[in-house]
Amino acid sequence: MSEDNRPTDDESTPETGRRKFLNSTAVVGLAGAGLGLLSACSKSEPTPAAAPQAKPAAETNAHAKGEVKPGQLDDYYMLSSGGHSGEVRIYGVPSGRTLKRIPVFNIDPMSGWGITNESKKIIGTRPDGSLKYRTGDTHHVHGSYADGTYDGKYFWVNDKLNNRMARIRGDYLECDKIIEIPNVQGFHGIFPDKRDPVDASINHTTRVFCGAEFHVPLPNKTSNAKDFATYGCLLTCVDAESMAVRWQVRIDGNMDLCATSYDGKLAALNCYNTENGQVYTDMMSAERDACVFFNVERIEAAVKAGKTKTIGDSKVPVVDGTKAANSDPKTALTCYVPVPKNPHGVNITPDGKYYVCAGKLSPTATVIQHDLVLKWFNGELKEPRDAVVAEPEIGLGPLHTGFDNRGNAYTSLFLDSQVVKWNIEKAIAHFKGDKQAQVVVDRIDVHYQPGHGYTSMGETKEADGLYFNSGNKFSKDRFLPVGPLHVETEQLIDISGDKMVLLHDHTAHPEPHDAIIVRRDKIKTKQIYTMEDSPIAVKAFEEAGVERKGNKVTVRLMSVAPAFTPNEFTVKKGDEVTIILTNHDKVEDLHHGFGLEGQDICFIVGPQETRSVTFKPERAGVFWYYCTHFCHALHLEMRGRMIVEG
Ligand code: CUK
Ligand code: CUA
Ligand code: CA
Repeated sequence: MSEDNRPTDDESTPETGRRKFLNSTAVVGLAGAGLGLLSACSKSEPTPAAAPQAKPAAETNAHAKGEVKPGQLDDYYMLSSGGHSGEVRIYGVPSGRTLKRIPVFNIDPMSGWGITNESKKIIGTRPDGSLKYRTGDTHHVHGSYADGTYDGKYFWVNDKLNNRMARIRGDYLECDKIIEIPNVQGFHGIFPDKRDPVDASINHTTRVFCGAEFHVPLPNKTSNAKDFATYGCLLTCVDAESMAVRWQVRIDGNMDLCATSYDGKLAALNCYNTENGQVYTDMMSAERDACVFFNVERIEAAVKAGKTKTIGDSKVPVVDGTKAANSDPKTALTCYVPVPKNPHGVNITPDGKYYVCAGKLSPTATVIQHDLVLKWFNGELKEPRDAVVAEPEIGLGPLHTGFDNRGNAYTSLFLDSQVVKWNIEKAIAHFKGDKQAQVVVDRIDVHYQPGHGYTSMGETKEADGLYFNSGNKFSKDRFLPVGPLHVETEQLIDISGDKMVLLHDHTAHPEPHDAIIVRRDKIKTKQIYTMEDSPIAVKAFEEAGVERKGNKVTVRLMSVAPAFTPNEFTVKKGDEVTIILTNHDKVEDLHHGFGLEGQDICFIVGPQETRSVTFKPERAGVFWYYCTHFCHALHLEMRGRMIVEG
């Protein structure tokens, strides 16, 4: 064990670590079972922010073949969306072990997400206190950047279902903010910017861009329902810190996925519905769609100059990014680069030079050169299409592309059930006329129908070219059947050599879309909460107890293993009861749970954390509350009674 109590790879054996851990719990256990509850738990000081021993995977590369032995730690965190489960998951790479499920747009009785007052406030409530939303559909998780790589501060995830964006703070890996995006539906792609286009001193994320797939009437009124001319899509820019919506851009067509440039100047979104169609046959009628580039600096200037409108009740300033209004490159806010019909993902290479837009319906990938798009905005390039420098044929159903640090792209082929490795410079040479150039380097079968694929650190300038994870949509025969609904397959591929090598399969609960693979030293988590962070913390025994104001009752509880204080309280049927629970234990990982019989209340409190719930008991009688989270040899005995008078 290291000083901060975390195992490290350098530790002798898992056995030694285990004995030490058991010893420290036993000490707390004995002391806790005695009388001096508070003094016992304050013996062990809270551990400070504990970074896993920061050794970049590329240096140690202990797990190059995907094997993580018992007691060893993974090299990367993989933060993955959970689709219509509404959550974000964290897996270890290369092991594929599930490390955490972060509730975001869903309800989670384990942690109490959607049950505690604190989480309800983040999710949003109706006037009667009930949750405004209980569902969500997450697709894309991306992290905040500094100097072109992850800084571990924030992660964002979209909700396609209720058009919200959530932020996860990197220190606790918990959701801390959720906002609604006005005027859009089908909110899909997101990407944070990597630096400021104007202020060179800002070399970190300050904005997040959000695309929207579905055309809606603007404003969204029933009277507009049949008037397709009123329908439209918007790109939205959200402030990374305040999470306020800064501005929106009205566009032609729709917005699917998003990539941002390393110089902060451009956001790119692929558009599969330039036809503005309402049904899929219309959406596929045009031979070409577009990859749309947004000139962030010019948009910010237009917003500042007040060249904006508002839509309906929304106060968000909206600028005009339609083609007709942006025909002069020198003032244009947007640039529509034609690409083959109905493209999907867009990704930028780690050197910042090229965007790759996958063909989906076309067996191609389109390579667009970043500085040529900038040239178009300066009036130095004739046609937007001239920014396309390659369009190799790579296979059927290309969806998403990851990159290594050696100039290769790895694109998922949904229809071929393959991942294809291809070389970008060779593709450019081929496009220029060198028919000898070997564009495709390798292909590997995956199982089956891959959606997103992404490489280790591949969305940063620190792409290390070690791993590619294929997120497959169908698992068919790869796992024991568990009924009609199959588990999903995630397949880890070693991309460090010329040939791709399949390392292993791991399962994922339906249904992940995109993920990022973040080197472990980039994320520095705290292990203990800070009691002072909660304004309602029950800080001492004297503060514990029941306070009544009319029919509003506040019950202040403390937990110290293996007891709640008080272990009995009385309220009346119909009271509005608020329970505040502060966990005074300071030992890492020593969570307590609070389950209250028959009241639909369940949540946990971490070391030094405070959470609260509000409810109205509807029946008189005696109701036990008990610890739901195994904490101590006397965990089962950790309980108390709520007496409800009729
Ligand atoms: S989308 Cu799911 S495979 Cu929502 Cu990123 Cu492409
Ligand atoms: Cu406290 Cu289990
Ligand atoms: Ca189309």
